[in-house]
Amino acid sequence: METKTRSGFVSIIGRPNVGKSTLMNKIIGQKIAITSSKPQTTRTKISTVYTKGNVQMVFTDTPGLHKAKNKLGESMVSSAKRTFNESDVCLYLTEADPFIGEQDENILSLLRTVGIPVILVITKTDKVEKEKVFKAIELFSKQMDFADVVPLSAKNGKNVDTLLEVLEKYIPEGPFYYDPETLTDQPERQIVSEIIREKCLRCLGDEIPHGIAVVIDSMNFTKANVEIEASIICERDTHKGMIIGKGASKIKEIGTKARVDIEKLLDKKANLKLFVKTKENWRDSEYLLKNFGFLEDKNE
Ligand SMILES: Nc1nc2c(ncn2[C@@H]2O[C@H](COP(=O)(O)OP(=O)(O)OP(=O)(O)O)[C@@H](O)[C@H]2O)c(=O)[nH]1
Ligand SMILES: [Mg+2]
Repeated sequence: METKTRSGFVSIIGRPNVGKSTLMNKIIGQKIAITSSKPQTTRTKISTVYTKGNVQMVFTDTPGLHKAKNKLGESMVSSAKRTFNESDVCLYLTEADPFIGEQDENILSLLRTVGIPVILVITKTDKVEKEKVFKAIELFSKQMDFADVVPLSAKNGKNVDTLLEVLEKYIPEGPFYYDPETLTDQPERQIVSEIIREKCLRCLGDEIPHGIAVVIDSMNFTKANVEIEASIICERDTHKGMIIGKGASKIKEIGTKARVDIEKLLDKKANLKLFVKTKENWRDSEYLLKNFGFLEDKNE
């Protein structure tokens, strides 16, 4: 007898830094979305495909919802909000907070209107006492009717399987959207530029990374190698100096760390050449945002 396939879209929503990208990577078992301890790491929506047996779920990781301070921020927030239109179910991620802050108040008022099942996911349970998790569930459950509640840790993997089992209930019958082998719809170039940006986020002080964009100037494959030239764009010449570092030590560190991940991703030896350029106020320039690929999906 033929088994019917089921497939659907799952959006991952929450304020910055709650662990959205980490959870998505954990589910598919590969690092597609970059992560860091700094808020506003993810800038565009990123889809990955999880296929098991006759069920396929397309996860969409979104930029953390926050009060936008520039055009880049606005495009990040609207990209996250648009994701609902194409989802069958939504995962709302929050940490086991003892109170509900302004950012979550805003997200909750948006979620009350979306008209699709919303699952409350309490993240980072490895960091807190169980009692705190229960209290957070009680607090957040008073805010709206969640279809389900799952506390989990993407770090140690606890309860991630439970989340996948719970999610299956909300995935409608239908043909697969992607070949079962597919992991993501992100082009390799995009993932490579994000890997470089992640290393900038992780190697540089707090202030600089938010003003950084990474552009791949060229990427050429030979049989055994991949040759990549990329530019790190920053907003000030003083930042440029810090990114390069004393005796070019910082940029070397960023390049070495990025190369390791790029080689893992592409399964090839990589030669990576990095350049640093200054473009003042690019985060508020419609032209440059478009150029760097941030406004692409505005009319989707
Ligand atoms: N202890 C612990 N830390 C976690 C867990 N999940 C994520 N983190 C950490 O939390 C930080 C933020 O994780 P991200 O996945 O980048 O968060 P995000 O929600 O995608 O953030 P934005 O893209 O900025 O909205 C990183 O330092 C992660 O390592 C977890 O389950 N446990
Ligand atoms: Mg993220």
